[in-house]
Amino acid sequence: MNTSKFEFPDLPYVYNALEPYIDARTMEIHHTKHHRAYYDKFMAAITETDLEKAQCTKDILVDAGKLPKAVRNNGGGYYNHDLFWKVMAPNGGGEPSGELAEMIKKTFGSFGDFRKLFSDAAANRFGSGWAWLIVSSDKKLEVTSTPNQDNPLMDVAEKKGYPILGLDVWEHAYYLKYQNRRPEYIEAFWNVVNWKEVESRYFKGVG
Ligand code: MN3
Repeated sequence: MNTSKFEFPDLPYVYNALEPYIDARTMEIHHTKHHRAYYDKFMAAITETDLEKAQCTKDILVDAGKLPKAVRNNGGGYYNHDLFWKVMAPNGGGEPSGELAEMIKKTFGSFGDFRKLFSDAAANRFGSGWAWLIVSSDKKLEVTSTPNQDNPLMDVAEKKGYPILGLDVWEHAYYLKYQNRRPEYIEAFWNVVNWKEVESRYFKGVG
């Protein structure tokens, strides 16, 4: 089997790089245990099926609603965490610039209004899931959230589009440091957002 297109990614920084906002222990367990398990189970679920021939994970996830639960859940978990590591960075935070900054202003009123909408989507997601900023098929920005390891690429998503920013609000993403205080974790997240990466995904989404 050719697995080169489905690789388990290294973190783009060391485990303690996002401290004090996200602690090293959480990052290590999240990457080596949780993300790794989604990847291994995803590979097991597609091995020796036609899905192996897909060009990329995204091409599989768009049909998630028609696929076995193991593919939807673990393929989603594999894709979502890969995105999550990349949209964070040490020395992140601040605000986006250029075209994305303009589009956020035009769509949501101001960066602050966007930030509040996204934070609320993350805080109000009941149980486990994700908050997202997406580029919709008509090239508009939207904030949405999905349960479990679903994402906006999936046919089953309420709002569909290309995810350019994602926040994991499963308890495993914050419990060691923040326990049940999800809103504090969401506030901290804004200090590590890698806007350069989000901007580059925005251009991919509209391109
Ligand atoms: Mn997670």
